[in-house]
Amino acid sequence: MENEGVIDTWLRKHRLLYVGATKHPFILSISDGTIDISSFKTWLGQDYIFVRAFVPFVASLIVKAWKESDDRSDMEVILGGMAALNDELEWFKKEAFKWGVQLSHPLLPHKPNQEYCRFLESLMSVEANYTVAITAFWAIEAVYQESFALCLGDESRTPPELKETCQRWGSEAFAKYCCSLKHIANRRLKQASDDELKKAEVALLTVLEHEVEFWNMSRSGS
Ligand code: HMH
Repeated sequence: MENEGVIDTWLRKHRLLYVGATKHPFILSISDGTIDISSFKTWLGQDYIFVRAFVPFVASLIVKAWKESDDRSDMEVILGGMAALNDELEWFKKEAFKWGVQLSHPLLPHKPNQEYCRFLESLMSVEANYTVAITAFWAIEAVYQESFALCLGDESRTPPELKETCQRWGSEAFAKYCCSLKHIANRRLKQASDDELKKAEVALLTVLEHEVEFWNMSRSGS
């Protein structure tokens, strides 16, 4: 256990919530092929809104890494994530067109999405701590990575038309990127004050709760 990072310690401590976010009924319904396509369309439109809010959050992390990080490679890892988001927004538009989902008016964020975006905004402020924000960033990416990787497993029955979506976040490349983020977060947490540690753990739990609510919203369509 000596070499275990802070994050794995927290994941063990909060196992149930983590499993709740990464093996949610919405994801299970993709992987067993029973998904209701209207749920998928709700998710698609809402996630496009979320990713648009995610871009300035990642931009704020680049600023924090540039100002505060003791390791130059942090900024490069985060910049790589930012570049992928550029691609991702285009992918959302293409995918929405394919499914006949309208991304312009009158697409509005549902309440759980609004609340999640508000949380992101709180982490974007200049006062928000880098260690806390990078921990949240890792968690946000890791939930999607683990969730969608499940839909690509040998036993999954993911509908072929949803495979590309699962590949976006479930790929080996995305897993590697999440690993780099986890590395950064663990390195910062190792040197963090008690106050920072407490805040980072709360941020991790808050992300997991928002992720569960986001899946719930997609599933119920509201
Ligand atoms: C809600 N969480 C949500 N949307 C995403 N696109 C990600 C995480 C991963 O980027």
